[in-house]
Amino acid sequence: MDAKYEMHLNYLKEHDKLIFDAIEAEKKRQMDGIELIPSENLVSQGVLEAMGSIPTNKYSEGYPGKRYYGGNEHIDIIESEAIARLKKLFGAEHANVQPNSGSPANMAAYYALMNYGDTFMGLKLTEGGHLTHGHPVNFSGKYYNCVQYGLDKETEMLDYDAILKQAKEVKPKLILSGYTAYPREIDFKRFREICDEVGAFCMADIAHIAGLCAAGVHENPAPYFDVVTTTTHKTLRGPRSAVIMCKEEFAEKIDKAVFPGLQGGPHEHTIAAKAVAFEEAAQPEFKEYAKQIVKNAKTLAEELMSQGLRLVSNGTDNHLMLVDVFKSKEITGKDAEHALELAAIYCNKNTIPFDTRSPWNPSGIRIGTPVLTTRGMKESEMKEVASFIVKALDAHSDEAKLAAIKKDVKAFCDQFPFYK
Ligand code: DSN
Repeated sequence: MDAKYEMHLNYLKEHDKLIFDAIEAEKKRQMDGIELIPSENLVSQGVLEAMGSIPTNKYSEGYPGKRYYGGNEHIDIIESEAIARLKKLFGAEHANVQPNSGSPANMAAYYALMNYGDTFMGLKLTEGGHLTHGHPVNFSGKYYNCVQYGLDKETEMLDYDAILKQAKEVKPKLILSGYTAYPREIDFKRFREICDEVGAFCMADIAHIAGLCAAGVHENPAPYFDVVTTTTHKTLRGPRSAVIMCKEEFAEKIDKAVFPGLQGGPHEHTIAAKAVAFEEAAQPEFKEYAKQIVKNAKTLAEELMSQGLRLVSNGTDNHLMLVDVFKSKEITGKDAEHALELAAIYCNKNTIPFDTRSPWNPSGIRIGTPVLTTRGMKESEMKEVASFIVKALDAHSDEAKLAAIKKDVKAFCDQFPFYK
C-alpha cells in the first residue's frame, strides 16, 4: 500500500538539519506506532499545504472587509470562505474562525457572555471536563464563580435530573456541556431545556466530538445552542486551532471578545487550513469516516472488556473510552501510559470518575480511534489493537517483552502507511 500524503521539507533538509531530523523522526514515530490519544488526528495533504503557506506573513487584525491593515483582499477571500464553510457544515447562524486554540475560544465565549465573578456550571475535570470548564487553577475558575457538576456514581454518566436540580439552586448565568473524557452520547437537547428552565446561556465545547457532530453521527448542538466552541484538530481533522459558532444575537459580542478583546492578528494560514478541513468534512466520505471512528471505538471497547479490562460506564458511544487499569490490572495510569509507550502504543493517563488517586498518577488511561481510523483501520484491526494493549499491560514491567511488542506494532502499522 502506498502512503497517501507527503511533507515537503526539501529546504530544511539542506539548511536546518537539526529541525529537519526532529520533524522526520516525529513523522516516523507517528507512522510506526499505534496512536490512541483521542484528541489527536492526522491531517490531509491540503491542510498540511495550507499550514505551510504564505498567508502566515500577513497581518489582518479585524474581520473581512474591515481590517486595520492594508493589502487584505486575498486574505478576506480565505477568511470569508472559512466562515461560510463552517456555518454550512454545522448549520450555525454565525461563525468566528479566528481563535488560535481551544482555551482562547472558551475564554472569548465567557468574556462575551459573562462578567468576571458571574456563576457558571461545567463538568469537573476529574470526571471528564476540561481545565477551562471552571477548574480552580485555570482562568475559568479564578475569574468566574464556577460551580461544577459531576457524574452519577453508579452509571458514571451524566444525570440530567441532578444537573437541573443543581442549576435551580445555583442559578448560573451559563451552563457548559461538551467534554474531553466522556465516552457517552451527550443529550444536548436536554441541556437546552435545562438552560431554558433556569434562564442560563447554553454553551457547548464540542472539541472532541466536532467531527462526529459535523457528520451527523452525534447530535449537533450548533443550530440551537447560544454558543458552541470547538478545536479543529481532533475528530474534525483540521489544523491545530479553534472556532466559535453562535446565534446571530451574540455575533457582535463574540467577534468583539475575540478581537480586539483577547487576540491580535489572526493566523490566516491556519484559517486557510481550517477552510480546507471544513470542505473535506462536508464530503460524503467524511460521514463514512466518522461512522467508522465510532464502529472502531465500540469494537475496541468490546474487545478490551472481553479481555478483562474495566471501562468507565462499560463502553463507549463515541470515539473514546476510559480504561480503569488500576482496578483491572493493578497498574496506575502513569505506569500503564509508560509501558504502552515502550511498545509504541500511545495514550494518556487520565482520572476516572470518582478517582481516589491523583491526576498525576490516576487510575485510568484514555484511548480513542480517530487516528487509526484515519489510517484506514477497521473492526478487525481493532481486535488486534486490543490484543497489543492487553499484552503490553501484562508485560508492563518487562522491557524486553515490551520491545518485542514494539516490533510487532511497527509491522502492523506498516500495513497502513499515511505520510511518505
Ligand atoms: N487537551 C485536550 C485533550 O487532550 O482532550 C483537550 O483540549
